[in-house]
Amino acid sequence: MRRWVMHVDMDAFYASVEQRDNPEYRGRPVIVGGLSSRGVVATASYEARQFGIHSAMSMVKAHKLCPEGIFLRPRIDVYRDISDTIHTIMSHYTPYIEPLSLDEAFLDLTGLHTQYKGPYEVGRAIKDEIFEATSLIASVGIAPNKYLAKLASDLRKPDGLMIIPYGEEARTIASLPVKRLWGVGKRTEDILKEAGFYKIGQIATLPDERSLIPLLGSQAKRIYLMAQGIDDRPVEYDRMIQSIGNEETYLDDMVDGEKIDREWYYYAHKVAKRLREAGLKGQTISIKIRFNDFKTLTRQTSLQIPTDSEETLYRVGVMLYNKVKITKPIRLLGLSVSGLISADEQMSLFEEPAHHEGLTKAVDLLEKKFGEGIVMKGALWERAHSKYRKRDDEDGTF
Ligand code: DCP
Ligand code: MG
Repeated sequence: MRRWVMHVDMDAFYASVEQRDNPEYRGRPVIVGGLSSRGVVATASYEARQFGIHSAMSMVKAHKLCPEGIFLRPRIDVYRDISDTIHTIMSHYTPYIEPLSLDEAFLDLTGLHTQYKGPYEVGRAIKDEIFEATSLIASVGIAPNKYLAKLASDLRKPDGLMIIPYGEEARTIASLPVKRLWGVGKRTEDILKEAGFYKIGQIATLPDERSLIPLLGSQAKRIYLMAQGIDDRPVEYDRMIQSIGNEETYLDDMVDGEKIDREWYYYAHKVAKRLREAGLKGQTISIKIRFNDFKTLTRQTSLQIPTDSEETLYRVGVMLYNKVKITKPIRLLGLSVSGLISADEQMSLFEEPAHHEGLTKAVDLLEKKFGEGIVMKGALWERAHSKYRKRDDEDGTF
């Protein structure tokens, strides 16, 4: 299976947030950074960049270049909240995320795009969803590896969405200056130029890395491969957040009965859909119950075969629930799945009867097209129209 890596990077992040929250700053040069005489620029809006202002420049210099600029102190808490929102959006697509900073992350899309027309469509969907949720623009690069994905997100900035397809790696980067190679700083750039290497393609077409060794030492091989668009570094996702789940706190506490049964069906539907969107199946199913006195308990069980089926999640969720003695009204319910593996990996390891698969796929597609809730099976429809709505502020995932 072909590896696809995506790099997401917000455009002029801090400055864009300030322009979003203060419409009078839109279209104007905004510089965010330390406001003292020794302060430096954290970032500048694209309008301010036209004056030559960039990150890490002294504020004094930025003032000189653009006296009419709007100079602002960063509001890190606000940026952090937005960063969390973006991370949550990405995590609905895949758990394989390596965050690099507040506004930047790598995602491993391998296998995921089977749900979409291709990896480009996954990028489009994530970019659109980020804009819908935050009114901010992300640039997205998709490529066979991390180096090219990051490069691709940068090459079309701002508002970029670029894919470097398989087979196009070396050709895409051949005419770029050598400083565009990952890890080539000013000093290495000078060394390469002095030896006559200006463009990446000049390095890529060498017969091997031997002539680079006197110039680059132990880095020669890595840079030679990079020049051909080769980079094997894995996306280093957090192995701890390997679960997908949903939970809700209810407006009115619930007592045992039919409504609770419907809730399990609802969670099973939600979680199964997220699993399928991420191209994952999970082996361990957990439920969480919080009573109105805040006593909380969890129950879990492992299946023999990993699943992404809502029917299975529903049946196991109810089975776990039925083993709990319910003595008090319920404040919160949740269901999650861990022990995740990619659905393709699962196919080669186990064989699962494909009950309902056609139906759930059709529902996913319709919901993608017309929005969640357009297609509901009986139990879900009733839930959506019942008075048991969640308390929005406490909605979350676990
Ligand atoms: N940042 C900072 N100091 C730096 C570089 C960046 O405080 N030397 C902060 C401000 C940026 C944010 O991190 O808004 C993200 O950094 P990026 O390098 O992604 O830069 P931007 O998002 O601002 O611009 P771009 O559109 O080039 O990504
Ligand atoms: Mg950025």
